[in-house]
Amino acid sequence: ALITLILALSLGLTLGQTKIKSTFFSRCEKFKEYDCQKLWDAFQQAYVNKDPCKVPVEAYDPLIAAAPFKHQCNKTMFWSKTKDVVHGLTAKRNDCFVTLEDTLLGSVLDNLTWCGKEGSNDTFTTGCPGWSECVNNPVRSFWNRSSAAFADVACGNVTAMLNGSINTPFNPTSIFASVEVPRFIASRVKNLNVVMVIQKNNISNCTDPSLKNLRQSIDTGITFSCKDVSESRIQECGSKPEIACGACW
Ligand code: C8R
Repeated sequence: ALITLILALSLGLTLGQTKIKSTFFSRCEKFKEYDCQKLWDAFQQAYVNKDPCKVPVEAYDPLIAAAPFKHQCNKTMFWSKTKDVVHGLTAKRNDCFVTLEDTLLGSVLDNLTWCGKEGSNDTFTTGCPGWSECVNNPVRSFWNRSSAAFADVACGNVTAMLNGSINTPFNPTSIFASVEVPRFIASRVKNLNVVMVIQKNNISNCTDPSLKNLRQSIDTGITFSCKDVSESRIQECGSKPEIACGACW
């Protein structure tokens, strides 16, 4: 019985590891100009053989350096609690908007969970710390690090989609508020255009007090705007390529 258990556990581990590695490679290979093996090695060194609660954001510096983000002036799209709406749009309108998930690193690691363990060179996909279990966990540190790098290259007209169906659309604890917004500097970012996604049962909009905090926290010199836009209007922009990017809402 013990042998069976050991076999089952090691098979489970091998499968989990094979699966994340193959997902990483198959997603990576869609981006032709990168060496996926080199990126996988840079990715692994961030967390392998480490306590999964002791992976700081800097652990991903070599990975970011190996796949730097390109400037996408006037197309950068940020979001907070609107992931599905945003990606529903960018999947069809990458001529207008680019999110972190449309870049190599963001797309390769989207919706994945991973961690290492002290004394092992393996990648685990189960039993990893949850988002809030400890701050320095491998997944959270990755999104913090890559979001910072993505915000660093934003320029020109920048858009952010926030959620009008929650109490605090601009939440200080979000990555958008705590990592990205503080990195917008007026010499690069000209306008921050917030699109407030309005669904049938919305409870907030551009008049929400949290938006005043956003307006006040951005660098002076960056022009701020906020527009309430229905979810259906955003979907329409996605389904009609003839709508000009600037006329989506
Ligand atoms: N960003 C952050 N988190 C991301 C992400 C991303 O691009 N992509 C994924 N899959 N995730 P939220 P937020 C996962 O609370 O905190 C960038 C992470 O596992 O709705 O404000 C992006 O550029 C994490 O648990 O939003 C965007 O502008 C949640 O999604 C902000 O940061 C975070 O989703 C969004 O971060």
